[in-house]
Amino acid sequence: MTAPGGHPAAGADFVVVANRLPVDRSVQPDGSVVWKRSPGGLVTALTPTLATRSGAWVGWSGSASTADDAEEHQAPTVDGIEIHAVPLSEDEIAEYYEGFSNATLWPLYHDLLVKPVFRHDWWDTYVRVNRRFAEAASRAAADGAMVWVQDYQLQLVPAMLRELRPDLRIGFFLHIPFPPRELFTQLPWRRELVAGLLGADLIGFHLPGGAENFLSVARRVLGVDASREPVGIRTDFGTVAYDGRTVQVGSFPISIDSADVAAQAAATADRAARIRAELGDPEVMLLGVDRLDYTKGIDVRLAGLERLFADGRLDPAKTVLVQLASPSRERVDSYIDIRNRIEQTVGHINGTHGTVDHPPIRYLLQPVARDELLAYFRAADVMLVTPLRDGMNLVAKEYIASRDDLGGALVLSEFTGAAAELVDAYQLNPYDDRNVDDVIEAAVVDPAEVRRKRMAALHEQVMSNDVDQWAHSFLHTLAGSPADAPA
Ligand code: GDG
Repeated sequence: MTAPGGHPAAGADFVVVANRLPVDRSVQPDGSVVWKRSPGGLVTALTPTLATRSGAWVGWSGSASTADDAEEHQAPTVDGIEIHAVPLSEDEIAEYYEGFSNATLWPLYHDLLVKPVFRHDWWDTYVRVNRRFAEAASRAAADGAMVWVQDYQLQLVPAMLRELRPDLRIGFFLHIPFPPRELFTQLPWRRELVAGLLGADLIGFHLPGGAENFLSVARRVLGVDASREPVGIRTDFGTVAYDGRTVQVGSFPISIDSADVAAQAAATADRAARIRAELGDPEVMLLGVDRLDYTKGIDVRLAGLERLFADGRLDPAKTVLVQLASPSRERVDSYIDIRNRIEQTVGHINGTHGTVDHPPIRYLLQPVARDELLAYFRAADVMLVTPLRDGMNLVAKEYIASRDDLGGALVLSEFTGAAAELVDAYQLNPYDDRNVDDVIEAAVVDPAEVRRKRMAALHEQVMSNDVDQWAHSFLHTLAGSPADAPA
């Protein structure tokens, strides 16, 4: 219950606010509602903290709400985490999620790979939905609690929440790139978004470059005093003096539950061998695993492979590329376009370079079970991760963690956040077709010792930097960030 002053009588000490809940809601044949954990990196990383500190999670269930079921969405507890579902109507999903989040912000923050759509009605819905998330967080949080807001869908929540609950310690983490000032300032609502983020005590990005872009934007857009002076325990930090407070800005590269991925993948060896047999025991098995998104560069790797076949540098009779694509944002126009382009190219390559019993590209447009995915990682000779822009890219880290046999090779775009840490990968510039071809070919034909040495260094890197450290490092910094004080 919320007291008149806005403070709950009880509540959680640690609250995560994210677009999606870590649970799926399903209605049983008898009409009862059941919530089941949906495994994901973020929830795995935060589960210990959520459990030890009386944790709550505020988010959307993933399906449209009607006025009737709003009541059922109230606070069940799943595995010790209090769940606060934020209802969204069909129209809100279209305007806040598919519209402003994924047709405005997503392309703007990913280098304008497609043209962002700027619509004032979508913005109004984004503001309204962000306020609903902030109000839900305010109801969930205990006095003085720590609240961690996640990602681009919720950039206004920090300031809205601070206004409701100045007693809270608020962190924000952006999972996608933060664009250069010249791009960000196209946004008609640039001031509001920057002010929204500056409601936090700590704003985190994957890379120092994101933090620098944000500091530059804050300086320009709000005219605030943003410095890159090192403060606190890290040297790659900046601070912004805003509204009588000091906001810390820094970089925290996310990772995966490395030990868990390694252990689970090691158990899939039999399935991995069967996968290769089912593919006709190709000499070379290449693999791509992505949400079907225009940022991921699925088209880049297909074009590279087609050139390598056409030039006789790879033999299509002895090569298979398995491309696993999970459907994503299927009602957004640019996602329909990229899907059509990819499917046309796959058909073209198989039609031109395949035989009836051996099409070189095997393409699935369906989500694959986790175990099966790890077996594919274990089976592949070369993993192709070729985004045009990507905040981090966890698939690259999962592939490496799953190769404790030190087999395989990783081809990795320089335009992923992961490239900063995974320096021993076969890195390429996805905008340079000759480089794409040369690097893919090298990853295939390099001597086994060279590939193995690179994989050993990568494996070491990923095993010793996991998602637990990421969460600890962010939350430790947030807990120690300067208290509200005149700047
Ligand atoms: C955003 C940023 C950043 C994919 N297909 C299947 C499946 N997956 C899993 C992967 C991986 C996750 O989904 C995808 O994570 P990524 O990091 O690769 O990409 P985004 O979804 O774009 O994530 C990104 C991330 O946030 C975290 O901050 O790294 O840059 O864009 O875990 O394994 N899992 C299963 N079946 C599939 O078919 N089970």
